[in-house]
Amino acid sequence: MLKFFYNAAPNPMKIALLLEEIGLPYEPIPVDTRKGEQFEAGFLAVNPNAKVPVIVDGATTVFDSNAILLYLADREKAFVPQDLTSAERGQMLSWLMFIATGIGPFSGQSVHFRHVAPEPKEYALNRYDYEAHRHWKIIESHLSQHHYFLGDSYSIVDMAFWGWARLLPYVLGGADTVWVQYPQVKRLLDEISARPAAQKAEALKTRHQFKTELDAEARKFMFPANERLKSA
Ligand SMILES: N[C@@H](CCC(=O)N[C@@H](CS)C(=O)NCC(=O)O)C(=O)O
Repeated sequence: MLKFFYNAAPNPMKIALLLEEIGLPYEPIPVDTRKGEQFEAGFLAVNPNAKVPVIVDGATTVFDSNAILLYLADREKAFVPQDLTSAERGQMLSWLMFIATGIGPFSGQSVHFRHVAPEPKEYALNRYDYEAHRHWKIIESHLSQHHYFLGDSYSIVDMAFWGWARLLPYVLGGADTVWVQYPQVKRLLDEISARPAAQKAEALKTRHQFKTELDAEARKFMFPANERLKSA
């Protein structure tokens, strides 16, 4: 059976959603990143980058969430345009990589500097908040003209979007104002969240217990760069 290494963070949740949409049997394997399980030898053997998600499908291992989405959608011929040179496939690749290389990293850094980094952080927070908004505004504008990312068909791009959109108030701050600024993001988020597959994906994390405290041990595993500051 397909193995799915995960935790409840945005990138693994994209994969949980696709697996549930496809109805593919899978074995969820929790990786508690606050306990450092991403650095255990067995896990590094499937992802040298020490991050979730990863899938192991027989002899094939795939890490990085958007690569996994594309692999599974191509394998199942579902939720992805099939014609490799079609305009839809071009749009799918563009938006999928935009989410992988723009939305994910800038949203992640916005979270870090807004909620975790020590002061002084004004410069860094301003930079990442600005870039996160800039990327989300591009999506807001696109969704004002298209029901889904690819127009009329729900695809893996919408699933990649959903992983991060669920956390937008936390990413950008200001829960009261974010949904006023991003009504199209909210529209698509709500539609996807109401799907049975999304509800099953959200319920997955209740099957395993993950450490919730961001204590000194968790910080050491999550933010290893800080160790260099201690010895500087
Ligand atoms: N580019 C990777 C990023 C994966 C990633 O950052 N995963 C986070 C959870 S969303 C993680 O494993 N963090 C643990 C750590 O950084 O130690 C992807 O899209 O899968």
